Amino acid sequence: MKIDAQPFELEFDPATTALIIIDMQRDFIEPGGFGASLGNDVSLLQAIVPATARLIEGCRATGIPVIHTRECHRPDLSDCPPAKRSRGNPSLRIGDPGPMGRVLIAGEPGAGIIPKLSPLPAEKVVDKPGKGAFYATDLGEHLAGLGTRTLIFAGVTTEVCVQTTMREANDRGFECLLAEDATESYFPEFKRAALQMIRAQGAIVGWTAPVDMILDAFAPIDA
Ligand code: C5J
Repeated sequence: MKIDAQPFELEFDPATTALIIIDMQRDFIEPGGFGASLGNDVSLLQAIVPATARLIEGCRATGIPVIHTRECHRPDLSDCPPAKRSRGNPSLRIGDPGPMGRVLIAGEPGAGIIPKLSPLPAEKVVDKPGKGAFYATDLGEHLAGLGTRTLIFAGVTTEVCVQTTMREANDRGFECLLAEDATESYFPEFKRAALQMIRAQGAIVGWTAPVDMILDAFAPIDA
């Protein structure tokens, strides 16, 4: 199959493609969560939920595996580098009691994926301590087991966990496509710049395309 992506056409085989939804967690997206407590406008991130849901449904219907990630840490913080926890001067730190339980701790309500994008029981959920989903996880082994060659990405935030994971994936030899309207940042100018960086220099990190274009590629008119 082909998709008229940017910066040029991307050819992919749905049989060797997987969708990775990055960190669509309550603490980043819902009002009253960790992201909001840092002063971010979470409505920007909420706006991508319908397009992300359509992308997930389209992939499920096409038989493309859907993988979900959550940025979170063990309750004893043994996988949270002190440098990550102490960086800056936030009113709430990772592991502190927050509006939705302990901030970014596995199993706490805020670390969960928003109900509208809930993983199906059979879908892989990767808990990751870093920004990139390959670091200190079994994602690489899981994708090798699936025989995946192309990765479609969605989720938040574009310039942090999404872009980091795309770069990790690109270095591991995957073709990476980012769904433009199923990713968002608290800073719109960072999203714009991240999309440009990904596509620059002949898709140096990967491709981008809107959700509808991706879904159309799954269901060609003459199919
Ligand atoms: C993610 C972050 N998921 N911005 N985390 O991008 O800290």
